[in-house]
Amino acid sequence: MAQRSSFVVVANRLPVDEVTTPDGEKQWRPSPGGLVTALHPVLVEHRGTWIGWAGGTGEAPEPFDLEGIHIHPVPLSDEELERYYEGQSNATIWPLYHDAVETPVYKRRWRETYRIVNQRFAQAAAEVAEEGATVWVQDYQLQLVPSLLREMRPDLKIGFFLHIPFPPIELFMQMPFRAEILRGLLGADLVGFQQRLAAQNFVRLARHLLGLRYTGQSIQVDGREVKAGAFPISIDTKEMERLAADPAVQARAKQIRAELGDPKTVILGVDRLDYTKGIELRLKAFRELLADGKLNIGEAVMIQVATPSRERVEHYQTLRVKVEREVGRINGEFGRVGTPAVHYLHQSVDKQELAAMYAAADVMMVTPLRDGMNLVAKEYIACRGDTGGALVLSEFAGAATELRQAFLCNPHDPDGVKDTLLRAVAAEPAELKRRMRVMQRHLRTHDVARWAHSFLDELGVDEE
Ligand code: GDG
Repeated sequence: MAQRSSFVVVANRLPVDEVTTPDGEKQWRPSPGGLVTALHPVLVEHRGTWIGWAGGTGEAPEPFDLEGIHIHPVPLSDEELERYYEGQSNATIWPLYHDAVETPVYKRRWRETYRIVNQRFAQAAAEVAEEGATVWVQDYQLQLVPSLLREMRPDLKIGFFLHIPFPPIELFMQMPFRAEILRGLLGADLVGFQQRLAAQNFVRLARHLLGLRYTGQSIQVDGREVKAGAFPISIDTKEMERLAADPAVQARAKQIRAELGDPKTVILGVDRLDYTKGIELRLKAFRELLADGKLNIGEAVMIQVATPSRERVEHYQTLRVKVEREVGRINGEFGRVGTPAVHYLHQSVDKQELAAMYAAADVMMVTPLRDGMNLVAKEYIACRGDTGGALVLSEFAGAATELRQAFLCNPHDPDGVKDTLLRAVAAEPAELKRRMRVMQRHLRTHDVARWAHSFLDELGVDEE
């Protein structure tokens, strides 16, 4: 029988990676991430369990303990990975919830598998949760879990948090099994979103699609109250500041600038290679500014880190071709021997290197067409110390609601993006420092721990 817990997190992915040690032994290692950092203390305090997929296909590893957390793997077959994860989650729901910036693909067999896999996650949670326990379900891959779990275990307190945007009614209505998804979410006691607007979309949808009544952000469902609310996620600000201040990271930042030929302006982009992130439009803006002579090669250089992501999904394969063609075009037209205009890394870099890049960059370009929050924007700010630096930020990133001192732009307007980038490049150091200080102060109080506490507090979970 599974070990039982009073606090259970259910997420598509477990916060662990399997690594092979030098002597060939396989071991689990925590995979660092904001979510696990925020939830770690709560999980440890409640001898909590994290339910999720371990990464491979076929039989799941046996449950195990790691750094005070009970890890409970859920299996996925190759076919389930393709249909539930790559299909329904990442080719249907992901694009639909991001304003359909790519056309969502709807397939019956994908949603059937999505149901089956959601049922499996719900079953696992029902088995490990103690009487009256709190279960916190994460993100768009598991939207049916709250109601499936409530059917099996009405005694539980269930929270759900959506990390990505929640679309307006007109868009959501495209989805073939829309009512089932909505009912799935309504199985929770509290449904959290990144933005107030998303929470509003949700309560209005409940009325529109199911005729449910709501007062404020509270929906009446079968004699229960389901609360919706905005809980903007954040980063471990202190840890990020500490990392960036590390002398080795600072030295590496200097070295990066030197390797780039000590240009006047280093422009940086860091994203998963995803079509929502606006990587192409950012490259294009840079190319046009070079062509117009408003930026000059040697003086301005761009680094784009595009971490490989969802590589078997067609939209992502097409995007990679487009981005790499644009990089090739810019370097072909404007680069010189030994001085490329864009340094493009289609690889994951380690967190020290990432912090050094943030510390080295004069301008950070975060230009998503739509983004739930965008943690890269927040990480950049935390890494700047008192050195200023400019954040160019899309109005369509959740982070734009909080980071009002960024250089905000509309990513759908190429001239606007170019003008904003130029303003950021030309801004006075004193102004940049002033803007940065305001945003840094905000992030020190609004960190990821505060995010987790405010959600759990609203859900009515007692914490130390
Ligand atoms: C989803 C929502 C929401 C990226 N490349 C490397 C690397 N990263 C890290 C960044 C950052 C994270 O990945 C990306 O987070 P984002 O928030 O920017 O974007 P998504 O992955 O789309 O996340 C988003 C988030 O969930 C949380 O709710 O903000 O809106 O879409 O932490 O630093 N880290 C390292 N090497 C890389 O190459 N070490």
